[in-house]
Amino acid sequence: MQYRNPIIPGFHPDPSICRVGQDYYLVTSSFEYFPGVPVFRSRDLLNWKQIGHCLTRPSQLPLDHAPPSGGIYAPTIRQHAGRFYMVTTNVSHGGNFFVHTTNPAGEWSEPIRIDEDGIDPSLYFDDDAKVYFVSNNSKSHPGKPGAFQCEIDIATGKIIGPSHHLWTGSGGQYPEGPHVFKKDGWYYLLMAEGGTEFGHMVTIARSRNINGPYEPCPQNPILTHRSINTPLQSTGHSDLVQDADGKWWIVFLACRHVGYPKMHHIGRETCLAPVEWSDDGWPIVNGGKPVELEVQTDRTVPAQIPPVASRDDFDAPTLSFGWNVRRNPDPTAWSLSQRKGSLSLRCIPTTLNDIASPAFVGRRQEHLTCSAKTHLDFVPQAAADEAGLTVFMREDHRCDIAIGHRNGQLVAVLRRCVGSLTAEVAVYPIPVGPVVLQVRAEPEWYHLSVLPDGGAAIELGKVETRHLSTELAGGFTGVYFGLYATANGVASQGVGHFDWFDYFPVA
Ligand code: 6LW
Repeated sequence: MQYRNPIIPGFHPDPSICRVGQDYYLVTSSFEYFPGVPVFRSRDLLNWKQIGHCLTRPSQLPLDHAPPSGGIYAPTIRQHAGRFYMVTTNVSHGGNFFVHTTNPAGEWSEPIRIDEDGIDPSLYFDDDAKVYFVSNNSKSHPGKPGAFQCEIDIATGKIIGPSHHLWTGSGGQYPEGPHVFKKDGWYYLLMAEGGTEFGHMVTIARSRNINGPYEPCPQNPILTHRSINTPLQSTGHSDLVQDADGKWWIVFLACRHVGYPKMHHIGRETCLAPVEWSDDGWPIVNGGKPVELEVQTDRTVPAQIPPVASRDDFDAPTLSFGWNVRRNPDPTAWSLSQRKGSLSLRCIPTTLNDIASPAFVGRRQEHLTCSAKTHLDFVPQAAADEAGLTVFMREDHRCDIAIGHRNGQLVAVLRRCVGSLTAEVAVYPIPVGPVVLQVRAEPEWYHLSVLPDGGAAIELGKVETRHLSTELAGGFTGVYFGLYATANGVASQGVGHFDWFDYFPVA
């Protein structure tokens, strides 16, 4: 049988998974986006539904001035004695912490800090009721790389034992993403190495004793696509789960690159592969073969529901889970009640260039080929007011379709930002009245159009997707389609009313 990767497409990196009865729960990194750490649930490992976020309150997720790709790094989700735990690092504000809940679709606790260094923390609940915290650096061994583990009091987060260096990894750069688990009397330590780019890999070591010494798997790395020409690249940062039938699976991140040299723009995506165990107790990922987009397996797998077009009419009193803002929400920036059935974004002084909280509400581009459309009703009030649709990787790598005034004339502008270069590459006069804004994405190009109400599409221009790629822009996130408004530094009464937003996935 076969299934298709990625199982959670678009910017969903650093997956961590746990199973509770029939249900699987999965979380991914969220960096400077809010709410933080999306939570997904599945019954079958292949069809996932977002059920909420772990971090929904600024008190849990301070992001003031967090730079692009600051904020929340790789999370781990675990369940123990009826309670779910999510442990992660806010690299911009406060370091390592965990939150907990009995209902992962509901609210999670306030953060409980853990006074230990490193990123990519994980929790391990041992059979003897001891709880361990593992990360990739330790205050007690500054600068020494590898996995470090200490016992903590899970009620308070207090460290109650020495920090043990478990393993440096197999020699790759950036040993990170450690997860400890137990199977057949062995403690296993799963790691990521090589960096999250093309040299990424998954390695593993084991010990009879939780504090080590850990012996490396002779077959390391157990998963890597370095230096091979497969559609999925950069495979690494993983977590393991055993299904209800006792079979094992690995979730990991991978990228779909386009062009040459290979570049990727829609982020690091969550993928899945089957795992068998060798007679001498080491995991074999996907039969030892690279993981393709279509995975052939002798396991019985359920049908995957193909992606479907979606419309958000903004009729609900709250934004659906797919939407994010940048950094902590500015309550003056947007409203779902100012005009019923619309998302109203106000022309606040903050712009999309600022390391702040602009009037921006966006969703991930999850397919290399797709399109998005929105209906905007906007009457600029101040000379510099604008509202529109942005294809956004980060502040200085994006393209905007902006509706605004130029010399008293309403215009649609195509603005491109590529690093320190910013240009308005099209300024097209349009009649006063609502417009539809459209982005059509192909693997290597974005086509950006405006449709004056009831009229035909006018293509303002096209933009190379690689100008928004991680390889050019840097960082760890992926492209969003964002609705926005701004008065470009001044105060204004202008408001853009977005009546609906359509997303059409193709592949
Ligand atoms: C994450 C690290 C990584 O913390 O990228 O791919 C970092 N692996 O483990 C940011 O996602």
